[in-house]
Amino acid sequence: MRVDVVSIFPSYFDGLELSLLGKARASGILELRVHDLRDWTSDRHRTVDDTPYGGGAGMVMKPEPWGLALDELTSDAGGDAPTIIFPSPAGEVFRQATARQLAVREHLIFGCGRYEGIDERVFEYAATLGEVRLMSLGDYVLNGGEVAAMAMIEAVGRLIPGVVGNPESLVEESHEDGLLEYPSYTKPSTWRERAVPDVLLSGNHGAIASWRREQQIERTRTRRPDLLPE
Ligand code: 6GU
Repeated sequence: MRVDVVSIFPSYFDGLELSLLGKARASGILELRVHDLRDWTSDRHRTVDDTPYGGGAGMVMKPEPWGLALDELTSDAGGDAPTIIFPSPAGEVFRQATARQLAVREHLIFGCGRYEGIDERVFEYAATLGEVRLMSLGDYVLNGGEVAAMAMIEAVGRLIPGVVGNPESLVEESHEDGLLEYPSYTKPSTWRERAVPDVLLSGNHGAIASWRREQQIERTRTRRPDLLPE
């Protein structure tokens, strides 16, 4: 998979090297390229924003640098059209199911906006170059798309076959089956007067599996009832 990121703060993404994505990149499964939007400006001040038509607070990202960036990053016509993701608190919510959809794409482009947003015509133009998706991490506001893009890239990258060592560890985690994960314990069997649940020491694999399932359902009911069917 190829992932291009366009941002005015490309150094934000240095941290992705440290996550498990470093392995994916080293092995060639994931090619991550981070670009500075200002490389597609041509004025002396490398301007990427301007005042909003109609007035209002804040600045809007100009369309021209975005157009040139998208042209260049989508120009190698081979393969499927890219999926162009604009992190935005006004987008659809990014879920594990979204990560699974994106993990099978050949080419993702993340366009990270700052200021009050990106000129709306950029999204229309991007739709002529690929599949456009505005994606939100959740119902709160960040200063820009960078942190959200990092979260999305990590969620997608770890689902690419071969990135996480043990495929079972993917199946058993929170959200993969629509439920939260069951609680985990390790040695010692008693710690600060707290004992590990007996069933986990019983060696009875059927009983352990049922207990874990019950725990998943109970946790989901108390912590995330919105995930359960009506
Ligand atoms: Cl994707 N962007 C910004 N700026 N804020 C957010 C977000 C994205 N998701 C949640 N809050």
